[in-house]
Amino acid sequence: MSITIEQLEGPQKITWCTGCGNFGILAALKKAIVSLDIPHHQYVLVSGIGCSGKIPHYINLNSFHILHGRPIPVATGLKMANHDLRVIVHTGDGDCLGEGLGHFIHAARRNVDIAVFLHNNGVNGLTKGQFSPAAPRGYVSKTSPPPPGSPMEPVNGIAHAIVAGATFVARGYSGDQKMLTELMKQAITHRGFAVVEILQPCVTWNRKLTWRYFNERTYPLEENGHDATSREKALAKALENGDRIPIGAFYTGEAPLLADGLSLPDGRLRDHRTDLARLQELLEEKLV
Ligand SMILES: Cc1ncc(C[n+]2csc(CCOP(=O)(O)OP(=O)(O)O)c2C)c(N)n1
Ligand code: SF4
Ligand SMILES: [Mg+2]
Repeated sequence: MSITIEQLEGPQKITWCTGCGNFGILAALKKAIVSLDIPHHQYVLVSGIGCSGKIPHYINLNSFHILHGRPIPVATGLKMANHDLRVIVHTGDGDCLGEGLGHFIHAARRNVDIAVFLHNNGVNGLTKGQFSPAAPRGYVSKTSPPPPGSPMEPVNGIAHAIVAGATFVARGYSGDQKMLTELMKQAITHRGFAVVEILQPCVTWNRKLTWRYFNERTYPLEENGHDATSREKALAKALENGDRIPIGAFYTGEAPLLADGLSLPDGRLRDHRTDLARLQELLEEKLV
């Protein structure tokens, strides 16, 4: 039975700033879930620390809100223990591309069957606007004062995901609900590691990456007849560094899952029964 919007109503009062791009991400997530025919109990959300990480408080789904930079390892464990779960990660650009970058790349390489929704606002929003690993070169903040502002190139999450081996890689925009909802649906139902980077204005701290900035620059990838089955073409698009920002599916492909290579002889970890008597014997052997 499909889920209704009312069933997804979250338990807590939303504390995001008025006008924040996170509202559009939450709305699109709800729309995606309502339109998919997946039972409520199969979803699990995992998030790190950040404004983005608060999303599990605002939607009624099984959730983990865990350490900064660490949602992907927790999501990997959940999926490996119970392959029936639909595991969705919500992570900030600081969370995913800073402290969590190693986890992101290895999960892509392993093709863990989870969906990662990367809220990219170019700042550490929750901790009051320090420049993040995704901030553009020259970006001015309290921790990157002028001159020169941020003295380095941003981490390119899309390019990293493609090179590392993610099998669905897309970019959405909080201000384009229709496309974002569709990309989220594709990511949730994709078999393999799916990433949707989501452009998201932080109206309080980021005065560069505004609604107007994104509205004027984003364009759908399909407009130019992009071939999303080619990793080479996807990477070329990801490395585009002009004034226009492509949104849509960069790459979609297939590869063996981590779970395929790590199957337990007697099925899923969830169903695995530990022989406690044997475990005790082993412990005693070691202790003697
Ligand atoms: C292990 C650890 N490192 C650092 C912090 C401090 N911290 C909390 S949130 C955050 C950054 C949040 O930025 P981002 O992930 O982009 O999320 P946003 O608030 O922008 O959505 C940092 C550095 C922490 N809580 N724990
Ligand atoms: S600080 Fe920025 S990212 Fe956080 S809720 Fe406010 S507008 Fe949104
Ligand atoms: Mg951020």
